[in-house]
Amino acid sequence: MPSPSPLLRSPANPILTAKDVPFPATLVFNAGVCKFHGEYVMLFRNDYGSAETQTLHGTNLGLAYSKDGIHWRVHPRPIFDWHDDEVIRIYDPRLTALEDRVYVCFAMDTRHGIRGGIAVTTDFERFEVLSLTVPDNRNLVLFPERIGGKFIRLERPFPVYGRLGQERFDIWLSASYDLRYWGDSELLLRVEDVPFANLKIGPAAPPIKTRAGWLTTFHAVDFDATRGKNGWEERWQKRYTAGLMILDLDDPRRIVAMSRAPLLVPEASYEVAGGFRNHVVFPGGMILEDTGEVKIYYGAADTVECLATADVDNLIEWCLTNT
Ligand code: BMA
Repeated sequence: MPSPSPLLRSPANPILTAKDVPFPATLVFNAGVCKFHGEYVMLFRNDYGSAETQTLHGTNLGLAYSKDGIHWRVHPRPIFDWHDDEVIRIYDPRLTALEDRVYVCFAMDTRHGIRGGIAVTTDFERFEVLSLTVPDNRNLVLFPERIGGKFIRLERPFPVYGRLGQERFDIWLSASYDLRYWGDSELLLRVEDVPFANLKIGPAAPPIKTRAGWLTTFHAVDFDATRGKNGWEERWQKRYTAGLMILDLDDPRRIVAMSRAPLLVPEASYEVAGGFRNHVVFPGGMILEDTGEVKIYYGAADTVECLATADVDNLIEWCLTNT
């Protein structure tokens, strides 16, 4: 039997909701978070519309700052908005502070497929887009350091045709010398290796560096055809949990350990009820504090943003012993 997850939900949960946002907002979730110049910075996804009539009109990204990682001041306007004839929306931002810049990995729905992008900013006003994948790919996360001179990212292509029309998707790793041109792509974690996924997996928050290796979360999806209405939609038969793995510090293509039990399973009221899609937890930010505390930020029920914490040594120990 695996030991219980060492992760504890914050008593302040949910830490950010639509009510905290000073512009039209309905679902506030799947945020990226990093520490930059002594403050916590969050970019969150906002799907706006009407919760009363359960309709959505679009998606934008909001910005928030915090001194303690729990209480947030939301910038008055959405930022990094991108839609045109081709681009429908960008969403699910992931932040990596690296060499005094912040890199934003994002998903982008276009009229010709779903792409993953990487942009860079230093002020959260101007964003320079460095690269966009071909479709279909998303869930890009960038490591917070170069490894062997190269930038490294995890990503989740979704080869429907090559996987016989099923959502059997895996986690891949690619490298780059300049963040524009990516290659050396390799399969990292296969969905069939994750006991708590029967559908697909993908990266979650960008990794943190620890003595045991790169500690990183991933999302895992299980499907059950008997599930019915579980949110706004007529049927929502998926459940999203979060897993944990450790990658080798010098060669992150090597998995040191992967917990065979999920790190986080939807259980709290704000994860299982009253949301757009209940039973979804989706980590997007992970911060290692000097005290050894790890903060994991996650979207809950595709509706609100939450926080859970654990001691880094307990996370490592738990991952190594349940592997
Ligand atoms: C995925 C993405 C996420 C979302 C999840 C659950 O495919 O769209 O943004 O949180 O589904 O709906």
